[in-house]
Amino acid sequence: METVSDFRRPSRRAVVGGFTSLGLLALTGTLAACGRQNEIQLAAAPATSLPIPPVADSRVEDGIRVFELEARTGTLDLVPGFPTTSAGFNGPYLGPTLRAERGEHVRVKITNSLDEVTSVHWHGMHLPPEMDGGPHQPVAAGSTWEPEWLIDQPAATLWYHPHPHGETQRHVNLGLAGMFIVDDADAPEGLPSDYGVDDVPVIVQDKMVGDEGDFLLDSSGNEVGTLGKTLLVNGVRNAQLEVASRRIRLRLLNAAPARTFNFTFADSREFALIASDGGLLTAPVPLTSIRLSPAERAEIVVDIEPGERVMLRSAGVELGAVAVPAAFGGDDEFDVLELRAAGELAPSSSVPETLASIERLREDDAVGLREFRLADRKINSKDMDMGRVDEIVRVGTTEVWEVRNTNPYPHNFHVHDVQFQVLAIDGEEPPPELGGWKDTIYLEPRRVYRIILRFGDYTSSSVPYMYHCHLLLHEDEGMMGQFVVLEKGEAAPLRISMDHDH
Ligand SMILES: [Cu+2]
Repeated sequence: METVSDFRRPSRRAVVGGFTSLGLLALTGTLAACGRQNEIQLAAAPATSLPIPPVADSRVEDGIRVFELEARTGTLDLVPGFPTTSAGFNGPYLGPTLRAERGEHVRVKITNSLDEVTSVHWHGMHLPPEMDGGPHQPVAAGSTWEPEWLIDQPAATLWYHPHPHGETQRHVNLGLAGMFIVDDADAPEGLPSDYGVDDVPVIVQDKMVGDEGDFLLDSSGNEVGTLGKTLLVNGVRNAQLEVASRRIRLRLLNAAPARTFNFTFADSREFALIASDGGLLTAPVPLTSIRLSPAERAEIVVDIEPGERVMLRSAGVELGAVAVPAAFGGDDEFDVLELRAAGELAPSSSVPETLASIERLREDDAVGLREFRLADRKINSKDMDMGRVDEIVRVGTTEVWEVRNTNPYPHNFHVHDVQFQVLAIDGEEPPPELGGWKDTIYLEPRRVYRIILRFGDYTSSSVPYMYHCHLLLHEDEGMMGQFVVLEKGEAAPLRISMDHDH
């Protein structure tokens, strides 16, 4: 049996703890003590074929594509004899891939079979605020919610996850998350697009697994939240993927609560970045690594040689001017997904030189500048207040937002409803990997991120959209604000009524 350890940390930081009752378990190697957490280092796992989340069934009713999702609990088998309590959509962990085409109307019938309130947010989706699935659209235990909207954005790898205020980290950590792939007839020919074969969802999460099998959340006071030693890809450890063609497209999603990954191949080979959060870039960007903070996505295409094996890894990550990089996972390394090529590979088209046309939003068109300072668990010195309107935006306008992280540890910034463009970082042009549509951006400490956003289509004076840090501990602890999009001249609400919450 071939085994690969899924976690490496420089030995100076390894802590060898004593076995207690765990000695009875089939655990080997280091049992790294983690204070009160009792996180365990699992024994190396046998190589496991990467599970591919199924494409969700749908039916078309009166011109609307209808999906069904049921949030439910389940168990996983990670620690022998100790089932891990988990949750998922339509299964014990994660959820099916929703897939719809630009121009389609979709409806998702969501049944909450958990014993507590949750919600389902469509991360990266442009849609009315009532359908957004944020904290103002709770789904009570035992009830059903049926949001409906028009898919009107370019092809992209989006995702869905709960967003109940204060509980998002716990719900996502249990496994409530899935991909939502938007297709678009304008996408170019020639990209690998055989789902699960040469176009593969890769949902990456680190987990703290406790000595009784359960997923833990770090309560030790680590500023960024939960950084686990166990890596799951599409819900399994030590994942491998059989490759049968010369090129493969990986849709990378960082669905971790706190960790920023730095994806790279073991042999440092070049790959083509073809898409960021909101869709295809104008042209492929050759890279040897890509940093993704929680909730960010990247689509990459990599060339494969017949018969080879190559490991997609997460290497040590440059977090910027953080105080103690090692404390925030900067030194941690993981094996993520081993690609195992067949002896003979089917030919693949080369990656098109032009992928998409992206209209550049122009600073000259912007009507306003807003500043957002992220510090501790606040944005602009304010804790999240579900009733407060923090920002008022007028529909049809373009705005520039200046966002900065004033802490010496990681934050990121996610805006609902819109995809934005990065104008500048500290006054400099952003790197090419940040040249396309984004909905979430990592914030290195003490740098100024200047982004430009255009707010179209949807208005509501009673239901806001969110902006927040997507490190889920921070979000849950209040690092979130609310904006409403109003018609020109429409009066702003003094408070957001909670009457629509039930
Ligand atoms: Cu944060």
